[in-house]
Amino acid sequence: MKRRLFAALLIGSAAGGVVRLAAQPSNEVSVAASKFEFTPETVKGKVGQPLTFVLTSFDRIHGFKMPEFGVRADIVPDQETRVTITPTQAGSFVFFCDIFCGDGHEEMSGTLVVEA
Ligand SMILES: [Cu+2]
Repeated sequence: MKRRLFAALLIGSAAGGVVRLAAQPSNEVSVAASKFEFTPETVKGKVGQPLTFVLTSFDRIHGFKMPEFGVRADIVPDQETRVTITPTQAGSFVFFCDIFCGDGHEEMSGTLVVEA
Protein backbone atom coordinates (compact mmCIF):
# COMPACT_ATOMS: atom_id res chain seq x y z
CA MET A 1 0.00 0.00 0.00
CA LYS A 2 2.78 2.37 1.00
CA ARG A 3 4.76 1.41 -2.08
CA ARG A 4 1.80 2.10 -4.35
CA LEU A 5 1.35 5.55 -2.88
CA PHE A 6 5.05 6.28 -3.33
CA ALA A 7 4.87 5.22 -6.97
CA ALA A 8 1.88 7.47 -7.51
CA LEU A 9 3.78 10.39 -6.01
CA LEU A 10 6.74 9.71 -8.27
CA ILE A 11 4.55 9.66 -11.35
CA GLY A 12 2.79 12.80 -10.18
CA SER A 13 5.99 14.72 -9.65
CA ALA A 14 7.46 13.58 -12.98
CA ALA A 15 4.39 14.75 -14.86
CA GLY A 16 4.48 18.11 -13.10
CA GLY A 17 8.14 18.77 -13.90
CA VAL A 18 8.86 21.39 -16.54
CA VAL A 19 12.16 19.96 -17.68
CA ARG A 20 13.03 16.31 -17.68
CA LEU A 21 16.57 15.48 -16.79
CA ALA A 22 18.54 13.78 -19.52
CA ALA A 23 19.62 10.93 -17.29
CA GLN A 24 16.57 9.32 -15.82
CA PRO A 25 16.95 8.21 -12.24
CA SER A 26 16.69 4.50 -11.73
CA ASN A 27 13.53 3.04 -10.37
CA GLU A 28 14.39 0.68 -7.56
CA VAL A 29 12.73 -2.56 -6.69
CA SER A 30 13.65 -4.65 -3.66
CA VAL A 31 13.77 -8.38 -4.28
CA ALA A 32 14.47 -10.86 -1.50
CA ALA A 33 15.98 -14.24 -2.28
CA SER A 34 15.38 -17.29 -0.12
CA LYS A 35 15.09 -21.03 -0.65
CA PHE A 36 13.62 -21.33 -3.23
CA GLU A 37 11.98 -18.17 -4.39
CA PHE A 38 12.32 -14.53 -5.17
CA THR A 39 9.92 -12.16 -3.42
CA PRO A 40 8.26 -10.55 -5.25
CA GLU A 41 8.26 -13.08 -8.03
CA THR A 42 7.04 -10.60 -10.63
CA VAL A 43 8.61 -7.21 -11.16
CA LYS A 44 7.38 -4.53 -13.52
CA GLY A 45 9.45 -2.20 -15.64
CA LYS A 46 9.10 0.22 -18.52
CA VAL A 47 10.94 0.44 -21.81
CA GLY A 48 13.76 2.98 -21.57
CA GLN A 49 13.46 3.38 -17.81
CA PRO A 50 16.49 2.17 -15.86
CA LEU A 51 15.51 -0.32 -13.19
CA THR A 52 17.69 -1.25 -10.24
CA PHE A 53 17.15 -4.55 -8.48
CA VAL A 54 18.11 -4.23 -4.83
CA LEU A 55 18.79 -7.83 -3.92
CA THR A 56 19.00 -9.35 -0.46
CA SER A 57 19.12 -12.89 0.89
CA PHE A 58 17.69 -14.25 4.11
CA ASP A 59 19.37 -17.61 4.28
CA ARG A 60 22.37 -18.31 2.11
CA ILE A 61 24.14 -17.16 -0.99
CA HIS A 62 21.98 -17.18 -4.10
CA GLY A 63 22.56 -16.04 -7.64
CA PHE A 64 20.70 -13.57 -9.80
CA LYS A 65 20.91 -13.99 -13.53
CA MET A 66 19.07 -12.34 -16.41
CA PRO A 67 20.44 -13.77 -19.64
CA GLU A 68 18.60 -11.33 -21.93
CA PHE A 69 20.31 -8.43 -20.20
CA GLY A 70 23.70 -10.04 -19.82
CA VAL A 71 23.79 -9.53 -16.07
CA ARG A 72 24.40 -11.77 -13.10
CA ALA A 73 25.35 -11.25 -9.46
CA ASP A 74 25.86 -13.09 -6.23
CA ILE A 75 23.29 -12.32 -3.53
CA VAL A 76 25.15 -12.54 -0.26
CA PRO A 77 23.32 -12.62 3.09
CA ASP A 78 23.40 -9.32 5.00
CA GLN A 79 24.45 -7.39 1.95
CA GLU A 80 22.59 -5.32 -0.60
CA THR A 81 23.45 -6.23 -4.14
CA ARG A 82 22.41 -3.79 -6.84
CA VAL A 83 21.88 -4.72 -10.47
CA THR A 84 20.70 -2.06 -12.90
CA ILE A 85 19.26 -2.77 -16.30
CA THR A 86 17.50 -0.65 -18.91
CA PRO A 87 14.88 -2.54 -20.89
CA THR A 88 14.87 -1.70 -24.59
CA GLN A 89 11.78 -3.67 -25.52
CA ALA A 90 8.52 -4.78 -24.01
CA GLY A 91 8.00 -8.36 -22.98
CA SER A 92 8.53 -10.86 -20.19
CA PHE A 93 12.04 -11.71 -19.13
CA VAL A 94 13.07 -14.34 -16.68
CA PHE A 95 15.53 -13.99 -13.82
CA PHE A 96 16.72 -16.95 -11.86
CA CYS A 97 19.12 -18.25 -9.27
CA ASP A 98 22.31 -19.62 -10.80
CA ILE A 99 24.01 -20.84 -7.64
CA PHE A 100 22.89 -24.27 -6.56
CA CYS A 101 21.08 -23.76 -3.26
CA GLY A 102 19.29 -27.05 -2.65
CA ASP A 103 16.46 -29.27 -3.83
CA GLY A 104 14.20 -26.47 -5.08
CA HIS A 105 16.95 -24.54 -6.82
CA GLU A 106 15.80 -25.35 -10.34
CA GLU A 107 12.44 -23.70 -9.62
CA MET A 108 13.89 -20.51 -8.21
CA SER A 109 12.98 -17.88 -10.73
CA GLY A 110 10.98 -14.75 -11.32
CA THR A 111 9.75 -12.58 -14.15
CA LEU A 112 10.37 -9.02 -15.20
CA VAL A 113 7.38 -7.70 -17.14
CA VAL A 114 8.38 -4.73 -19.28
CA GLU A 115 5.66 -2.44 -20.57
CA ALA A 116 6.06 -0.08 -23.48
CU1 LIG B 1 19.64 -21.54 -6.21
